[in-house]
Amino acid sequence: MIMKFPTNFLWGGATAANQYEGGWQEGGRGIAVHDMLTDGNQENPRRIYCKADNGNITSIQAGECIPFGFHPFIKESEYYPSHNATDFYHCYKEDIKLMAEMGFKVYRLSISWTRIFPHGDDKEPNEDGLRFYDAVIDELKKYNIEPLVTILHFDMPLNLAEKYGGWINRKLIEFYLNFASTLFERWKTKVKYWITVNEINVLGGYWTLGLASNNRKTKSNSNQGETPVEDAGIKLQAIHHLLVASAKANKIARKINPNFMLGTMCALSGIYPMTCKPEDVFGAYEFRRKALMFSDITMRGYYPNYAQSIFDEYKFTLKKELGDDEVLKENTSDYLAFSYYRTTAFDCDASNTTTTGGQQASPNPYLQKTAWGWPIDPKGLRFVLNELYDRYQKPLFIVENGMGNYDIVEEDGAIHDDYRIEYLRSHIVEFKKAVEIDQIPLLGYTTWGCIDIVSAGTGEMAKRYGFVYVDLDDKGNGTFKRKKKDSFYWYQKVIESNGEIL
Ligand code: P53
Repeated sequence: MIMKFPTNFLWGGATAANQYEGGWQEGGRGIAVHDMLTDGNQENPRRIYCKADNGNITSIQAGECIPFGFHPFIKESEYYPSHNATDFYHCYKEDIKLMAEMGFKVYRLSISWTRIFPHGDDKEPNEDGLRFYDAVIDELKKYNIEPLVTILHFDMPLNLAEKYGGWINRKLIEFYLNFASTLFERWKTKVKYWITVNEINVLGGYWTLGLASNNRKTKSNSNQGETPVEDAGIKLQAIHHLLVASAKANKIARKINPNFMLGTMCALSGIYPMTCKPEDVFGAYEFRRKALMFSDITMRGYYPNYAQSIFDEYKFTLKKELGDDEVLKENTSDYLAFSYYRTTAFDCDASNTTTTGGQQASPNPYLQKTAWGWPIDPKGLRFVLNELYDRYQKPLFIVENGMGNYDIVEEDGAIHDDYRIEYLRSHIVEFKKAVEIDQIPLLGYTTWGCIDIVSAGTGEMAKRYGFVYVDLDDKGNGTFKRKKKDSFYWYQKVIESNGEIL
């Protein structure tokens, strides 16, 4: 039987609390590591300032580990974009109304861990924080918008990083489960779709995983380049704990409501061989497995055969505890959620390769790039959808896709973002082919940063993804006023016609 494009397809948008919510000290919220992360731009990376007991000060970049013995602090002269972000905390009613006006069927949000557990290791949740999200979820329900909840999206309670060393410590599993089960219980009748962890395959450092190390030799930005061998080991061990935590969360969730749809999310923008040279072809394949390894674990339930070769490259020995294998095996995910922005090219002769989906080291001459150098490749999305469905035979969900770009507000207030419309249109054309021609079950599509938010990679406002413009600049000046872009009206028609009118 030929599968048609589903009438219940989940069209919508996505955001993350650390980039959108703000209200950083309201409602009893505790401090997260990302509150220590400055702004930045393409030339100047975001920084975390840290101080040792002897008064020495240094700074690390997003993706790096903090040096042992150093502690982050807020430097008065710096700007910290997460503190207000684009103020969803106060504007959620207005914003959800705008989402409803576009016809959203789903909205992907993340929960700020420190709003619920201010220190991460608190016994009892902060009722004020829960009430904020109760209100958000009820507002969504009012418009029949399905909430898709990411439990953990680049969110590290400062106390858990400082006191326990972050995810390298197995205690974090327990704290995470306390957090996750609080949410499952609270919204068991209201939320069906969950993502346990965002981009679990991204080798984060202090910012996302709370990790410390003494390796300061090499530039280590997981989003933009290779991670030093010593740090990679710490990161892989920390991610093992996250994988176990995610599997255990699935187990708890299924007891609370067997109808939940549980996913774990991976960054799976694609990678091609630069040429047909066998070294490029196999090199690209091996490189891709550094990302697929993690979805293999969450979808199939075990570390794949080739994991050892990756560990060897990083001179890393995985420490598992009794029961870990069983937990991973018995609690795989129901669907695979992934982000897709671009493709990169693997060139075996290039000295500087890149993480899968990271910025490209070797230019692909066939693709145009965004102003931030991200190659635009709609067909790559169809490729990746096929790659992932061939591999797992489970439903897929595109939970991030979109074009970060400069937007210009005309004198009459209009924002003509035809470049964004073109980007999204061409990607929708390709995922529709994946559904209608390749017969892949795709649950939905949530475009990234549907209302403008702070860029995770660069910390600037200038890199905008939204259908709705937020009046705020890179240093936090602005009125926070919302304005509809041309893409707002375009997406509204796309959803209304269930993808027929593009
Ligand atoms: P920005 C790259 C860098 C940082 C985070 O990125 C990333 C990626 C892409 O793989 O992952 C996701 O804001 C992430 C979002 C982020 C989005 O990509 O740097 O889940 O939080 O905002 C886009 O343009």
